[in-house]
Amino acid sequence: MRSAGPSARPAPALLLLLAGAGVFAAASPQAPPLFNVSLDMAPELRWLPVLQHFDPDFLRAAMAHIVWDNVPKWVLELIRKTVRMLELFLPKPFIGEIRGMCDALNFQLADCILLNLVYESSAFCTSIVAQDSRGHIYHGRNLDYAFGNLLRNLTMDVQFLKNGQVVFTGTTFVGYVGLWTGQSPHKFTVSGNERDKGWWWENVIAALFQRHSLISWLIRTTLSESENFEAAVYKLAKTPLIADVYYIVGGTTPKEGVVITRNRGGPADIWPLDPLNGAWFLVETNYDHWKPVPKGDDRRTPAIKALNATGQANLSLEALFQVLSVFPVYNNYTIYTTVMSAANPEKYMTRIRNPG
Ligand SMILES: *[C@@H]1O[C@H](CO)[C@@H](O)[C@H](O)[C@H]1NC(C)=O
Ligand SMILES: *[C@@H]1O[C@H](CO)[C@@H](O)[C@H](O)[C@H]1NC(C)=O
Ligand SMILES: *[C@@H]1O[C@H](CO)[C@@H](O)[C@H](O)[C@H]1NC(C)=O
Ligand SMILES: *[C@@H]1O[C@H](CO)[C@@H](O)[C@H](O)[C@H]1NC(C)=O
Ligand SMILES: CC(=O)N[C@H]1CO[C@H](CO)[C@@H](O)[C@@H]1O
Repeated sequence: MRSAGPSARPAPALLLLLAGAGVFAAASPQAPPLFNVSLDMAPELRWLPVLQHFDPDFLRAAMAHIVWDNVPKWVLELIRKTVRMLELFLPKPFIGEIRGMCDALNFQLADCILLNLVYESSAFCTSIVAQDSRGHIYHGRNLDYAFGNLLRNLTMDVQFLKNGQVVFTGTTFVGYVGLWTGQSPHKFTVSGNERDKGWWWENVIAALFQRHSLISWLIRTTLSESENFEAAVYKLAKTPLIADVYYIVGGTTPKEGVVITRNRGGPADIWPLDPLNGAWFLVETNYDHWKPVPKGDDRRTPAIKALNATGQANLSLEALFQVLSVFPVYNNYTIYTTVMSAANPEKYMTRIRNPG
């Protein structure tokens, strides 16, 4: 887990502050809260009912810690200087949603935009897509990240509604309008894992000004717009991004499972399930699948061993959750685990891990 490091832990002063506020008084519940967000409401207004469930002081403390301790000063200043311009050309629903929440909380817009950028940088994850012996597709993911003590408390499942119907579901953090994990019911599921190439902020800022998409915004747009698995894979593979990433996609019928290795400009590699030739699962962590993993961070081999031990015939969402609970696939940085299957959308399940 390259997210580890001294700066990954909340400063003692903040811990005291939060403990004083009673935030850590109780253990986190296992299941995150579930909220509805209506896409029929104006972007500026649609998240406000969700915000009411959270303590503004806690959100302010989280923002201070996550953004100000993480973003290089020059980036902070650049975004603050160019915020009016960014506001004009960042895509519609997203910037409106960020502005609406930001105004409600009395935060600076530049800081809220940065909050939405900062998680793009270091999500260290394991995603698995697999097919059982009867041809059912399952998809699971662990999201590993620093700031667990804050983010566990900000994690939520969200159902996005149009005309009172759930059009897609996702898991995210309060204030963060993109999705790293989501499901379009009866169509497909998507998760994203970071693919690190270094020089992060320089590349991201340049790409942002070329109007490339945020990684998590493309997941949400795809969930919202793509009609089926194939269309989703095409969109996720081709749309220009601000950074490299792995997109893992599951469908509803046999063989619909793929890992897309993305460069900013387009696909570097497309790796499909091939169950007829024994490849009934794909495991993606944070390394190109055709290369060996570094010895210091091998979550791939333990996941493969656990899947082999499970056996294709015994695969289920519960079994996949167990695989995602094997050390070090599951580790101290794991914030949540989601298991899902687009053909059975009601089975979408997220659990907060390492609850305090
Ligand atoms: C969310 O919306 C769905 C569909 O309209 C409804 O059935 C459900 O009760 C709502 N859930 C919450 C938590 O408001
Ligand atoms: C998993 O099983 C496959 C097929 O039997 C085998 O080739 C592979 O070495 C196994 N991998 C691990 C890590 O056990
Ligand atoms: C699958 O489960 C059955 C019992 O339901 C068990 O007999 C079998 O050994 C399991 N297969 C594997 C590969 O573990
Ligand atoms: C995980 O956290 C526990 C409890 O804080 C600690 O004892 C353990 O050493 C940690 N494990 C790793 C691998 O860092
Ligand atoms: C802001 C927020 O949602 N805080 C919650 C963090 O978790 C504790 C324990 O579950 C809750 O009591 C707080 O409301």
